[in-house]
Amino acid sequence: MKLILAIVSNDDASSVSSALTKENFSVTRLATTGGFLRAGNTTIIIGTEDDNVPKALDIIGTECKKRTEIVPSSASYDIGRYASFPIEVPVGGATVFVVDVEQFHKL
Ligand code: 2BA
Repeated sequence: MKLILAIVSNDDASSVSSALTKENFSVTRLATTGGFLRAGNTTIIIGTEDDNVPKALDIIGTECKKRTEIVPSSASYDIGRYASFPIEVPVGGATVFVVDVEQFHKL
């Protein structure tokens, strides 16, 4: 048995956990915080048989595809005056650890 720990953006957390649940994976979601950006993200825990790991990774990869989004930004161009312009920022992606499970109990 394996434990998959997938750190995903909060924006992708619902769709990835729904897609995993639909395929009969048991999923736990934890609200977590990245150490570098100190921004909220979501860690999804999945306990599953070894054979199912590729399928889970496939679903996570599909739902958390790296992409860019246009967000509004502003920059000062004169004293006291600001211009607002859209910028492209990278979003999505997943950081995934797959670890061996020594024992699994439901007590
Ligand atoms: P990613 O590498 O895609 O990592 C996204 C989030 O995944 C991280 O959030 C962290 O919560 C988790 N994570 C990634 N690698 C991990 C690991 N080896 N162990 C445990 N958790 C891990 P943040 O820490 O807020 O990082 C956000 C993004 O900032 C990272 O995206 C990376 O592009 C960049 N970054 C992180 N640490 C960096 C550093 N020391 N120097 C430069 N850039 C860094």
